[in-house]
Amino acid sequence: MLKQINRIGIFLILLAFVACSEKEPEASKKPNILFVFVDDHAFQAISAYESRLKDLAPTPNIDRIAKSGMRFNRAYVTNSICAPSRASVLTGLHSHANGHLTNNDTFDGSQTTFPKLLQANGYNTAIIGKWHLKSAPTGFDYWDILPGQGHYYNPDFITATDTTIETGYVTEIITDKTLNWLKSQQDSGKPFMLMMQHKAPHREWEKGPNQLSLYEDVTFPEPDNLFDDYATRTSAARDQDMTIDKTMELKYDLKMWSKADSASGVYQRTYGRMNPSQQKAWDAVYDPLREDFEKANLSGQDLVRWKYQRYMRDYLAVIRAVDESVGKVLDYLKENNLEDNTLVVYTSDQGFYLGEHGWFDKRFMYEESFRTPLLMSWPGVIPSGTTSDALVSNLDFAQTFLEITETPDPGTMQGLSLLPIMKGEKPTDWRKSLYYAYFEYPGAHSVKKHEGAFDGRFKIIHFYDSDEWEFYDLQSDPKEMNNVYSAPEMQNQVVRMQTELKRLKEEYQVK
Ligand code: SGN
Ligand code: CA
Repeated sequence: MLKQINRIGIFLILLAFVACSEKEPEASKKPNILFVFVDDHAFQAISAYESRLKDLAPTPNIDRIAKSGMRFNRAYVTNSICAPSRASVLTGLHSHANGHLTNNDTFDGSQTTFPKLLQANGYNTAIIGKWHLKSAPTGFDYWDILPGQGHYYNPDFITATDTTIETGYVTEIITDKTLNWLKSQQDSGKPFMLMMQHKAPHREWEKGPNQLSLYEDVTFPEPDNLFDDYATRTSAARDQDMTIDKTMELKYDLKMWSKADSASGVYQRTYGRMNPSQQKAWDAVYDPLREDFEKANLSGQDLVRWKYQRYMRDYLAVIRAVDESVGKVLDYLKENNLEDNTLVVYTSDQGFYLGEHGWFDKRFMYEESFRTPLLMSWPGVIPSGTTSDALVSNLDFAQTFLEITETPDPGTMQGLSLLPIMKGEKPTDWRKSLYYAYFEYPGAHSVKKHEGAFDGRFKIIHFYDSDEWEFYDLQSDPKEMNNVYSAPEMQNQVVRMQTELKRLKEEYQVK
């Protein structure tokens, strides 16, 4: 009798076990999130977007996300600089509210972030690649990050327990680590949220070993404002330090270094990190380029034009490796039947100037840096091949991820869930304008502090330390060449946007 009861007991336990494991697929129906975050990738350099570069430097794998999902035409950032953008993504808060105003700040990891909330809601969370927030990551089950900006060749990585130097090219290493982590998740029975964060295509745009010759025979079209004279702008546009002409360095940015430079810091952290075989492959391409350059003895606008071509060849080749990385990861999702249940996001921490206004770098509230690329796919939820003109922000990711994972919402974030936009809806109460603020001055590239508002057509910018204003109508002036702040016919709009800026500051509690 006792034996029989025992047997029944064991049976019931087994039944409960089977019932539970049958429930498992139910639980794993929660969507996975793959957040592909890159550093300084201009939308002008993604062929899914309209741009002068799209036919010459296509990004077929990144474009796969747009083809199977949605391309956002009006995605913007809160603060166009690396670490503050990352802090806004994690917290869903503007910089003044999460305390991360500039790259010099250290992230307060005790704050509420979406990875922490997803983790508490049963997600496995991981971040691989560039982090740049100084404090150790919190809210991640696994992290394997580049210290600081990271290096392109033979980069250092740090985990919770270890520091290693990996041999190879950073984009490929981050991809391999990503695929390994995804494989480790196969039997976890839990949904995942993985942030694959490339260093590329950040300055100094060092080509990978498989792209060294890429684009060397291509001449890229110049932007028509490469020689902008900032005639109508305030002092900020004139006083910056980010022109191709004056700021971009021949030896460092454009790799016209030689063995004679071996003691210099920039040489040490670029070419100096390569091993002899990597250096040999590099020299085979760059030695003849340097010899030709030295012979040409260029100056003035000819030199700027040459620098622009060199910059584009390097920058776009660095992006090719990112595109291949995306292809590998998308293939993995497909081959492992994860495609349908995974939201894939491709975005950058901000935009970047590819010679527009004569510049490289970012920081300003003008379109090329304020705007960022954003592509998303999630079959069954996001209709394929769609586009959206809604004003969206890097502030919105956190709120979106909470909603789609049914994670309890603390109600403290400042962004909006993108889910209705992703489904192709056009909510009538969607935000009508965006607030922007930049703080890192004095600092690299000398862009003065400013804040502003943008409603999708009109943009007002206030450089408040010198109380200088700029105003643009992007419909008639999409390249922001004519500051019409003082134009009599614009005064109604100027006042309206000043009032809107004030309203936004109240809404977001900017002191
Ligand atoms: C470095 C770069 C700058 C760049 C900042 C911030 N200089 O300081 O050109 O603007 O990073 O970039 S470098 O000599 O180190 O290349 S960010 O993307 O991290 O914000
Ligand atoms: Ca960046």
